[in-house]
Amino acid sequence: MEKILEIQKMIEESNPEPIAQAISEALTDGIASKDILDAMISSMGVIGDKFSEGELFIPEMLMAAKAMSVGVEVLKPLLMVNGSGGLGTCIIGTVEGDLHDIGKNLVAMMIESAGFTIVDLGVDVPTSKWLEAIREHNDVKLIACSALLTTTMPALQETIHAIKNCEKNGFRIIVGGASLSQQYADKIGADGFAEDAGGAAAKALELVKLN
Ligand code: B1M
Repeated sequence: MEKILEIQKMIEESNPEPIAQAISEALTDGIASKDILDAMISSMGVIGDKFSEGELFIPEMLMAAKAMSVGVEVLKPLLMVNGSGGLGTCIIGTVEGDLHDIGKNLVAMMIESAGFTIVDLGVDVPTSKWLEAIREHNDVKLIACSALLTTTMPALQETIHAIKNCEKNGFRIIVGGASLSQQYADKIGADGFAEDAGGAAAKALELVKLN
C-alpha cells in the first residue's frame, strides 16, 4: 500500500525519473500489476482536477503523462496476454486535433491481447489518414477511435461519417475517451462505445462476433 502511494505521489508530483524502479519494487512486494495501473490512472485524474483548478499547468501535466507512460511500459509485459492476431486487424488512433495517447495506448494493448493485430496511427489523425489505412490493410475488422476533448468531438463525428461512407466494409467502429458517452456514440453512428480499456476489448470481441 505504501509503495502504491509512493508511485501515485510520483505521478501527482510530475516526477517520472524514479517511477520505473518504484514499480519494480512494488511488483517484487507482490502488488498486482492491475492495482498499480488503476492507482496510476486515478492519479492522472488528480492531475486533471488540479489543472482545471489552476493549481498546475501544461509542463506539469506533460511530466505526469511521461511518468504514466514510463509506468505503463514497465507494466506492459504483465498486463498483456500474447494475442494471436487471428481476429483480424484493428486500426486505432486518436482523432484529429487531439494529442492524448495514454488511454489509446492502453486500449490498443487490451485489444491486441484479445486477439487482434494492431495498426496504431498515433495521435492527431486526420480523416484522410484513417481512410488511407483502411484502404492499405487487408482483413480490417475493427476501427477504434479515441477522443479525449470536447472540442474534438466534431472531428470524431466527421471521421466516423467518412469511414462509414468509404468503399470498404466488413468492419465495426468503436469509440471511447473521457468526453464521450454511449448516447453520443449512438448519435454519431459508431457501432460500440467503451468507458475503459478492458471494456474496449470486451466490446471489440462482441462486435466482431456479431459480424
Ligand atoms: Co489534457 N485534458 N489537454 N493533456 N489531459 C484532459 C483530457 C482534461 C480532462 C483535463 C482537465 O481540464 N481536467 C481536459 C479536457 C477537457 C474537455 O475537453 N472536456 C484537457 C485539456 C483541456 C487539454 C488541453 C486543451 C489543455 C490546454 O492546452 N489548455 C490540451 C489539448 C492538447 C490537444 O490534445 N490538442 C491538453 C494537453 C495535454 C497534455 C499533452 C499535456 C497531456 C497528454 C499527454 C499524452 O497523452 N501523451 C494531457 C493530460 C495528461 C491530461 C489528463 C490530465 C490525463 C489524461 C490521461 O492520460 N488519463 C486529462 C485529465 C483526465 O483524464 N482526468 C486531461 C489517463 C488515461 C488512462 O485515461 O485518457 O481517459 P484516459 O483513457 C481511458 C478512457 O478514457 C478510455 O479508456 C482509457 C483507459 O481506461 N478510453 C477509451 C480512451 N480512449 C478510448 C478508446 C476506446 C475506448 C475507451 O475505444 C476506441
